[in-house]
Amino acid sequence: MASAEAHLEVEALPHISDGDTNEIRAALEEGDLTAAATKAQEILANEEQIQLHIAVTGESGSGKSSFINAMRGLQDHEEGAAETGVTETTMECSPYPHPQHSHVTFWHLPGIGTPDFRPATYLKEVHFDRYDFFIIISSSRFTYNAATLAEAIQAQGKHFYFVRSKVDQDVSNERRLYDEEGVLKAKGKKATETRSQRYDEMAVLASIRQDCERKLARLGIRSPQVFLVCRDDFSMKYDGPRLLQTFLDDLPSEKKLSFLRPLAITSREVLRQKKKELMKYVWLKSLASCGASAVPIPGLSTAVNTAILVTSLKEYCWTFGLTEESLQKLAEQVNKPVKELKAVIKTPLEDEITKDVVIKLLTQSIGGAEKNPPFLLKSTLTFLALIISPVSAAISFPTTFLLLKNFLSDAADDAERVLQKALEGTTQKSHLWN
Ligand SMILES: Nc1nc2c(ncn2[C@@H]2O[C@H](COP(=O)(O)OP(=O)(O)O)[C@@H](O)[C@H]2O)c(=O)[nH]1
Ligand SMILES: [Mg+2]
Repeated sequence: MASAEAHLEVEALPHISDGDTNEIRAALEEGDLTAAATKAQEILANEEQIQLHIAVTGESGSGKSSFINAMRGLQDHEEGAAETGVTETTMECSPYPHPQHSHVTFWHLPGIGTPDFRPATYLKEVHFDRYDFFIIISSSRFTYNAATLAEAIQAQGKHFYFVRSKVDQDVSNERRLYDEEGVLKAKGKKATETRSQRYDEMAVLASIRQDCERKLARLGIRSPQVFLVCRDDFSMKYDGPRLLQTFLDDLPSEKKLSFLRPLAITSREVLRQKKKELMKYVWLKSLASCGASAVPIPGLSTAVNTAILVTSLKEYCWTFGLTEESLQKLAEQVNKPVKELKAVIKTPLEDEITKDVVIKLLTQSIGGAEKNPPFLLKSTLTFLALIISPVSAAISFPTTFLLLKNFLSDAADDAERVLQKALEGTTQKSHLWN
């Protein structure tokens, strides 16, 4: 069993400016919990406003609109989806905010296929400064225009990613050359360096990847990296999961949570990252809930702002897909009754979280908080250590801290069980859980 101290530890802290840190510290040193909590609320509100703008470029017909729809979890025919299969005629940039999380916007940039294409002019016209990073899509080999654009983006200090779309077509074209047993069909046709006698999908993918990377290297890109994707099951198949992970690794720490929030949980890694980022904010939320508008809870030796806690628990459920709507959608995707998925969930769903649920959870946490008084909140993080002594006067902080931390962990465990259940008996399982 974990030690008492471990229960109250946080793994890391969110990105907070020195100014904000000093303000909270000063307020706590003066014993002004209200001022510290107000500042915590302000930091949290600002975090929710962080915008992420992702530019998607490439030649006309390369799959930009389809990629944007896939990233937004929409089918091409669904309302609000980017129109696919249309010829681009203008230099317009079209914004596509995420349907449930409008702070993340994907931008469909104009095509880069024209002969008079000039990277510097193009980047100026599409408002280069607006974007956090660029995705350059091609459905075949990357062209000179794509390579020069990438160089111009890099020269101006931003990340770009080469994405090779429509890989499903390549795979099915190649598969057609083999019989049902996976043996090369054509009589007398010999296996070559890129085509083996027995069908091997990994080898097919590696060959496409290498071909694209070689071509880009010849066009002057140093150590190019190409991600193979297909619009269907984008985040689960081919290089989709690796691409999402790479975006995440490259994003500055203050933007990671904004990117992660709307991301569908398609792997244990996404789940782990969501939990990790949310965990960083637990202490700020606890502090915020003990502030000015905290009211005593009848029958409990604590005063908290239950509205903040209700919102936080709902946010955890929503981020982990523990809502009626998400579960319904997942059930349809994997063709299983939603009841089966719900059966493995132990925490309340987003729609069920009310003030009463929070009070019940507070009652459970209070025992733990009393056994683990705040001075036990040992952390190597000096900043957190600083807030302990003034807050130790109140039981509220450790109580809400425990409540949020435990609920977050439980919701993450539920999400893992749901995903496991959803994938039970499907072929995607081995791919996802490696
Ligand atoms: N099979 C397959 N077709 C795709 C994929 N991505 C796009 N397409 C098709 O390619 C065509 C052009 O795609 P679109 O997204 O409109 O490209 P855009 O002009 O770059 O925005 C459309 O008919 C899409 O349905 C994919 O991953 N697989
Ligand atoms: Mg388009």
